[in-house]
Amino acid sequence: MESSKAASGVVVVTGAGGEMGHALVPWLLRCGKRVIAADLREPTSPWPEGVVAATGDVRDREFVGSLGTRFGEAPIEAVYHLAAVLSSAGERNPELAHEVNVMGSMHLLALAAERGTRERPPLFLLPSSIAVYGIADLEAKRLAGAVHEDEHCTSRTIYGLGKLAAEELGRYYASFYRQLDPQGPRHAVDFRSIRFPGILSADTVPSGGTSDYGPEMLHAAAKGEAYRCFVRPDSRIPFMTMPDAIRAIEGLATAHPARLSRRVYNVGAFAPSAAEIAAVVNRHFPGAEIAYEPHPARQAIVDSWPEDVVDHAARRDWGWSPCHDLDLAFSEYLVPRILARHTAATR
Ligand code: AKB
Repeated sequence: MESSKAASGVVVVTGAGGEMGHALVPWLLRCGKRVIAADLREPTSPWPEGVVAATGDVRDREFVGSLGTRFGEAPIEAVYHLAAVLSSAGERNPELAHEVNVMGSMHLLALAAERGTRERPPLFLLPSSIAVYGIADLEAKRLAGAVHEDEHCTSRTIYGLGKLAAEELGRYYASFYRQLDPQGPRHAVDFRSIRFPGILSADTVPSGGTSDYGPEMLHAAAKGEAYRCFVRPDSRIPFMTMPDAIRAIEGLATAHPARLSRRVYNVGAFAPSAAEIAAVVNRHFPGAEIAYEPHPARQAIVDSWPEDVVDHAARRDWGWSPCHDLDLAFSEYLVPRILARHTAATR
C-alpha cells in the first residue's frame, strides 16, 4: 500500500475493536487511508481523526450496505474483514458461526464488489485459519507433519468450514462474479487470505478459540494464577505472535499482484507442543502452576489441526518471514511487555 497522504481511499475494517483491528487502523492512517472501523460493540475510546466508527453486526445486510456511504460517494479501496466467531465458540452455536463467518463474509464481499471501481477492484483481505484443516487421527497427523495449503482441507469445525467457504466465496468474487453479464465476469475484488495459526499476544487473552490454551497458560502464569490446560501436554499445533500476525497482513496486503501465485497462504513461525509452551512459561515465571485436564471435544479439534504448516509460497511470493520463534516470542515480546504493563499498573 503506497504511503502517500494524497491517497484518500476508503478502507473498511470489520472487527475493528479487536487487537488486530487496533493495530491495523493506525497503519492504514499512516498510509493515508480513510477508515471505517466497524464493530459489534461501541468503541471503548475514540478513534483518531480519519476514522469513522460504525457499530453493528456483519450479519445485518443493511448495516453492511450502509458502510459504503459513510464517506459519501468515495469508492471502497480495501476491506479487512476481521470479524469472526472462533472455533470453540462456533461449536457452541453453529448457526450463529455460519451466519457471522459465511453470510457476514458474503455481505462484505458484495459491498466491496458494489462500492469498488471496475478499473481497480478493491483489496479484500480475509484472515483465515489452520482450522480449515481436518486430519483424521493422531497417526495421520504425525504422518502429515507440516501441511501444504491444498492438503487435508476437511475441517471438523463449523468455524473451519466457514473459513473455507469464505475463502471460496472470495475466489468466486475475484474471478467469476456476474459471469452471465454480456461483458463477461467481473473481477470484483482482489481477494487475498492468510491461514493463521494460534496467536500469542502480550496484551489480550482471546476467547472462544481452541488454540487459547497457549495464551491462557502464559497470562495465568503472569498473574500468578494456577492453570488447568484443556489439552494433553503432547498436543502440537503452530503458533505465532500478534506482531508477526500484523506483519503478515501488511506484507500480503502490500504485495504486488503479479507476485502472487495463489489467493490463500499458510504462514508459519513456530510449532510447540503444549508441554514446550509450559516449559518456556515456567522458565520466565518460575513456579507457574500448570496442570493438564484435557477436554475431550476440544482435544479432538486440536488433534485434527496440523502439527505445522508449509509456508513456502508466502516466503517466496511476498517475503514472509516471522521475527519471533518460540524463545524470542517470550524473551523479546511477551514477557517484557507483560512485565512493563504489570509495573505500570502497580506504580
Ligand atoms: C481458534 O482457536 O479458533 C483460532 C484459530 C486457530 O483460528 N485461534
